[in-house]
Order: sequence, then C-alpha cells, then structure tokens
Amino acid sequence: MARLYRSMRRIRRVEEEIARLYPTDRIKSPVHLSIGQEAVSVGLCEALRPDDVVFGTYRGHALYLAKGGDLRQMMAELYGKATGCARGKGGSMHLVDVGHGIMGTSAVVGSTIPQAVGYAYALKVRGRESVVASVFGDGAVEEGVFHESLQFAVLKSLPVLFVCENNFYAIHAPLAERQPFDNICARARSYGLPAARLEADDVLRVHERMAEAVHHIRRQRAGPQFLECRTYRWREHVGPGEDFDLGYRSREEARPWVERDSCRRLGALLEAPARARIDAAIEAEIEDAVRFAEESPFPGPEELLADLFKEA
Ligand SMILES: Cc1ncc(C[n+]2csc(CCOP(=O)(O)OP(=O)(O)O)c2C)c(N)n1
Ligand SMILES: [Mg+2]
Repeated sequence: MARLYRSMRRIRRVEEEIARLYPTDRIKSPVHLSIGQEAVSVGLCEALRPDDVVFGTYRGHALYLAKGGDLRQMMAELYGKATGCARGKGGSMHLVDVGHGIMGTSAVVGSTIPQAVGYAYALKVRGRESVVASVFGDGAVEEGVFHESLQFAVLKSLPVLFVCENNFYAIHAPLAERQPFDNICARARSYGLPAARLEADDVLRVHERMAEAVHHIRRQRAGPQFLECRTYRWREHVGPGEDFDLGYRSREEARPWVERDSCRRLGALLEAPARARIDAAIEAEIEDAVRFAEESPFPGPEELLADLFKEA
C-alpha cells in the first residue's frame, strides 16, 4: 500500500509543481496534466513487470513516472534541455524511456495504439512472455486506427492490454456529443476480446483489476483484453490551470471526483509518520529534478538532425 501511495503522491506533486513553474516560461512545452487520473497509470504499472512495456498519449506524465521513468530526465525534457529523455526535442508530449519499458507517448491521438500492437506482434513472433499495455483516451476510440488495431490484435491473439482512460472529454467536447452511445466496451467486445468497465476512482480496485487482466494475458496466452477506466481530469485540457469558467463543464460535475480523491484516501490509510517520510522524500526528489533541469544545457545545433533517420 505504501508503494501505491508513493507512486500516486509522487505523480500528483510532480504535476502540481509543473503547474506552479509553468507561468515562469522556463518549461518550454505544452503540458497536459493527469491530476485526478493518476489511479489508472499507477494501478496499471503496479501490475506490470519491468520487462513489460507501455505506449501512451500526450497526457503521459503519470504513465511515464508510474512505469519507472526517470524524473530528472522528464523534467529536463519539459525544459527542452539536452539531458531530457528525448534530448530536449520531444517535450512533455513525447516521453520515452526504453530501459524502463516506456516505448513512447505521442501528440497524435490514437497513434501509439498500432505501435503497441506491432510491438506485441514482435514479442509473439520471438516467443517472449512480456505484456504490452496500450493507454489512450476516449477520443482515440473515434479514430479508425483504434478499430483496425483491436481486430488485428484479436486475429493474432496478441499479448496486449488496451486501457481506455475515459475522462468523458476530448478537449472541450463531451463524450455524448461525439459518440452516439456510451458503449466503448461493447464496441471493443464486437472484435472478440473481453472488455470491462471500471470506475477508476480507487487505485486499489484499479490495481486489482489490472493485475487480473495482465495475469490472464501472460499466463493463459489467450490474447488481448480491454479495460475502460472511468476517470476525471481536474485541470484544463492543456496548461496548468482550471477551466470551469469556459462553460463546457461545471465545478459541480468535478466535485464528487475531487472528494473521492484516491491519492488522499490512500494516504489516510497509512500511519502519519510513514506518510510524512514518503512525502518528504518526494519533495526532495522533485527539488533535485527541477534543479537538474534548470542547470542542464540546451541542445546544440548539432542535435537538430540527430536521430531523425536510421543510419543504414
Ligand atoms: C489525429 C489527431 N486528431 C486530432 C488531434 C487534436 N486533439 C488533440 S487532443 C484531442 C482530444 C483527445 O481526447 P482524448 O483521447 O479523450 O484524450 P484526453 O485529452 O481526454 O486525455 C484532440 C482531438 C490530434 N492531436 N491528433
Ligand atoms: Mg478524454
């Protein structure tokens, strides 16, 4: 439990710190915060092994950190520095740490779903036991590539866990105005894979469900599974602030989610001194990572064309 709390709290505090620093303009990248949605990534990654891999979206800080990505390198990436995880060329939306199984996040909605499936195909061909998690938003379900990827994963019986983070909005457009039915799982099931919906407002429940799915994929080799995780984004779509003044949603709608905050509830289950020790270590780590990012150099002009093409 302490592990889960540490992971939840670390992500929450890192993103709050990003939001605090953002107006200084030292962060050179748009930021899509996961505050409120941490339970999905934490519950998932706690169920994965180090050799399992994840593919995510531009709202990817939580996934990167939960899977073990290096905080210094993430912070430096947001600052556009040469020491960043993508050498300062990707920014917040393009986090990667292959050593920890974070194969990439992308600004292009839906684009990492087929990459995850392709990776899983390669694993299967090579007879490896690892599991691939493909994390995407409710908006990605409207992309053709989502449907193509699911049906290919079923056809080839691939070891993929599809995780839809349904936060009910794509930018400012509510789900009900974009999709005729609230039936993401039914559509996934129509391709022939097991699909279930879960309320992702409790990291312990999310973790339990994720662990079952991962176990099934790894042990039974029975092909892909699908989980729709209902969650809620507390901040604006992109940027550090809130956006309840824009009129597309109300503070009343957000309130129950904020009141059920899984991070706070989990923390309350720990003894106060243990929680204080975890919190203090997180603050020290964040301070160190920000200092590292600020003191690191920007990439030089020679970096401009590096890593763009694979050398023959
Ligand atoms: C292929 C593509 N189409 C449109 C966009 C513009 N766009 C950026 S974010 C976004 C919303 C996606 O919503 P969702 O998948 O639910 O993710 P969330 O932001 O809610 O986490 C859209 C449409 C894009 N980046 N890529
Ligand atoms: Mg969404």
